Amino acid sequence: MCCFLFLVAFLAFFANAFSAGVPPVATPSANAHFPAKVEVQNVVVKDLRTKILNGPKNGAAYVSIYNGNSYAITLQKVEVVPGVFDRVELHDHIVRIDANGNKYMQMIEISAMEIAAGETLNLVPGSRHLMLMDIKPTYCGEKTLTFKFLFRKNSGETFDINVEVPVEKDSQRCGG
Ligand SMILES: [Cu+2]
Repeated sequence: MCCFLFLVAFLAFFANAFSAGVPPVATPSANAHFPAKVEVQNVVVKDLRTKILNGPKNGAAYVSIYNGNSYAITLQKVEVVPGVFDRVELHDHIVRIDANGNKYMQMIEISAMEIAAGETLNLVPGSRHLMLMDIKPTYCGEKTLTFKFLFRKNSGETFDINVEVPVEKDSQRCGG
């Protein structure tokens, strides 16, 4: 019995010795640092993602914002730091009709986005979205961007929610 235990301890020692220099198998995902959602004052901001293509001078961002309060809130403004965009605009798509009677979609800037009590505002391609105006060359030099969402309650009180996203270093725009 004593020798069996000794053998087990001996083998365990060797197993440890051999695995000591081996890096852990489970490596955290590249985006592990970025929370899937951020909740402040019963408002949940999640799935923030940017679309920065190689060529266009503007980019876009999409996100989902849930208002868990019993009152409406208004998304008034979005800012990004560091200042790699000239500004962020709130945009919507509207249907226009040209001189020949053909329908087409046009993007327009809107001043705010209201989110009713218990509702979710989904910013998605082809609908309402955030427009990242005038992408600066410094964009690719950053590791992360912080989006600052500024809200106003009907009472007039304001609050903001900050959400971090990675800069897509492997994108074509950044030479990846
Ligand atoms: Cu737009």
